[in-house]
Amino acid sequence: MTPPKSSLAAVEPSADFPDQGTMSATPRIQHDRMANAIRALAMDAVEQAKSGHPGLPMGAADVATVLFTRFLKFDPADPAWPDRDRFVLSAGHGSMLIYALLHLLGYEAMTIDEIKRFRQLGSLTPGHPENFITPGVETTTGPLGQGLANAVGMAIAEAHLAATFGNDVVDHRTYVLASDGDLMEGISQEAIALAGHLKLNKLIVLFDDNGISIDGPLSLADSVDQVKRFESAGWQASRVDGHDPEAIAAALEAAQKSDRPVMIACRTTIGFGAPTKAGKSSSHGSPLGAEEIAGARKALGWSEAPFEVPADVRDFWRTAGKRGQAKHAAWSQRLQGLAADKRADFEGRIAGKLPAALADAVSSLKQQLAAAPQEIASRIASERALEAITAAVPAMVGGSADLTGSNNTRTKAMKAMSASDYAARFIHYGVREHGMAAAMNGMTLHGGIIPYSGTFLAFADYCRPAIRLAALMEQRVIHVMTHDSIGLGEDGPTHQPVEHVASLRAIPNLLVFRPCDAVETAECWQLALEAHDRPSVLALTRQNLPQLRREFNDTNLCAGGAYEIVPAEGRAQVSLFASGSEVAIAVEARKLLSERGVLARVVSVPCLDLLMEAPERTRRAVIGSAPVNVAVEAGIRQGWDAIVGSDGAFVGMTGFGASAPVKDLYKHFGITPQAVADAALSKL
Ligand SMILES: Cc1ncc(C[n+]2csc(CCOP(=O)(O)OP(=O)(O)O)c2C)c(N)n1
Repeated sequence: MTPPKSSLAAVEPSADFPDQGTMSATPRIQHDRMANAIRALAMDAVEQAKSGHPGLPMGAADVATVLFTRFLKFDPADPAWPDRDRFVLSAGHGSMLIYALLHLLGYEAMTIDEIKRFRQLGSLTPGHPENFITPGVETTTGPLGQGLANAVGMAIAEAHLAATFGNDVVDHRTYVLASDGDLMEGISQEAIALAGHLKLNKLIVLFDDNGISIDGPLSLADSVDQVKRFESAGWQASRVDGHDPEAIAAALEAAQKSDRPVMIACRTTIGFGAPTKAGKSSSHGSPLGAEEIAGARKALGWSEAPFEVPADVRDFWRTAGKRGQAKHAAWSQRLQGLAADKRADFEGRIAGKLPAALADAVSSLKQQLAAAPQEIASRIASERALEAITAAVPAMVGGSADLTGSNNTRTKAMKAMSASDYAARFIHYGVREHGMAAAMNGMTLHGGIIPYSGTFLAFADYCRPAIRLAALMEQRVIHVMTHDSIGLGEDGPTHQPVEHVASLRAIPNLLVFRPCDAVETAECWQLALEAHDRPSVLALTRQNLPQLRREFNDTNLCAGGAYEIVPAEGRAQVSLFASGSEVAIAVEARKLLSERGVLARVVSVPCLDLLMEAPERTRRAVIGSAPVNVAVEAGIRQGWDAIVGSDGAFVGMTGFGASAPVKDLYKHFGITPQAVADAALSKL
């Protein structure tokens, strides 16, 4: 590793920085000093925090400098400008790279004090980038592979919105910096295959090809030829020297003209400049130490004190930060030039607003259901709700991971998205649940789209890391997960969720809905859409359910998470709580108890999370004060104690299901009206 020759002499900002897209070389000395500013800030911040990852920012500094000073379209004065290029640091451990860039480019919030407070409580510089903390950070990364898959969703969103609103207002690229770790994760295969299939040519991945991960050289665990791998997925792929600014620029220039997504493998040296640790895993994830930093400063020709950036270098960066201003102003003009209704539509979409037509659609659907009750599976009820709701909410883009006919997520009007039709609103994600869930996060982060998906509930585990991040990032994504219990029958225990509902309820800020009939399904869809800052899962049945809500009520009864669906005929001796398909069982059990002279009420619990969040008084009122509480759900007990108490009874599953017709299974596992009534009687 030979560090680039550098000069301490101040270099005047020369030809300034050209508008993005036009090629103009930055003098090498100037480039080096700019890249070294990133390296120095990364070393210093990690050293001060006594933790963090200096290796990636030091290695990728040249790539990032070329990208941000010559290609990326952005405006630090407005980090949320809808037509900015997106930059995703998929290797989130290298967070100091983006923090240094934001600081140097002039993002107001990213002061040098924030850099000094790297990894401290309440700072804008958390250990891994968090989009909800730091203006200019597009997504939350750290779990490797997620950022790359988010970027695929962002590129889908761009293509869809450009096809819908026109290139005058939507015309930007999505750039990703991905590491070896990102590309080793399985999710990366799902993401690149989908992007290649959809020919997302405005997606450009810069692979930080340093051949090092935590355990040591990559050769310990991996021998994939990434260029061939991407090419086989339909990408344009090439290799460059990641420390040669002109080679990087030439590759990025070529990428602008590609008709396919582009991967540029940039050969870099991790910890570039560090005298003994460069090129080694020892520079990956811990402070370099005072001696090593002194050696790196010498090698890089950087004599500034910690956290100091010389005026000329700061000027170069600030000038680069202003490159996007003119483009931004021109874009604003074009937006003003749109027809008033189209502009209002675009702005409403970007702001995530729901059209007033949604409430009307739900209301008229509920009226229809009251007039003609339906005994249908909740997945079918969901399809009917979607017919009305997706017509009212054009931002909704649906999909399924190859289970479209089972999940019922595609409405009659929806066309399949393809490389020749990005305006279409249904995505065949293929058998790629994890990639689907992460791409959906990218779509909602991009803005303008409310994504919803489809798969079997048992495969929620395949999506879980992305769902968890959606919850952390406070993003509205909606997962339709059907076949939600042993009620799916013959496919057996591999496909029968048992612990899934409880384990999803364990994720903070995620709403898990399990509606009991067609009316609740419509109401839960409305609540999921109205939950602007959180993801939802709709757990839906394969099997038919009676319609328990027969009278029209315009109020969304599911909004509180639970409500009394059948009252007791007097002072209740028993409260029966149930969700989804088991509410009908509880209603039958109530009749059996009544025959025995025991008065019971039934509480439907379509969303336990909302009930738990309700003010204590409301919650107490719904839970009631009957001497005996029984909960019934065709899943595990976990979570229900909060409602029925540890003394309450629970009727549900204690182990895996079995392969058999649904009726036999409910009987076999003792989830029947009689079992519920007996559980209540045994406690009286
Ligand atoms: C899903 C996931 N697994 C494990 C980790 C822990 N981890 C952080 S970085 C890393 C690998 C480092 O190698 P690379 O991605 O090449 O980054 P570099 O060493 O080049 O900085 C690992 C295993 C993680 N962040 N996410």
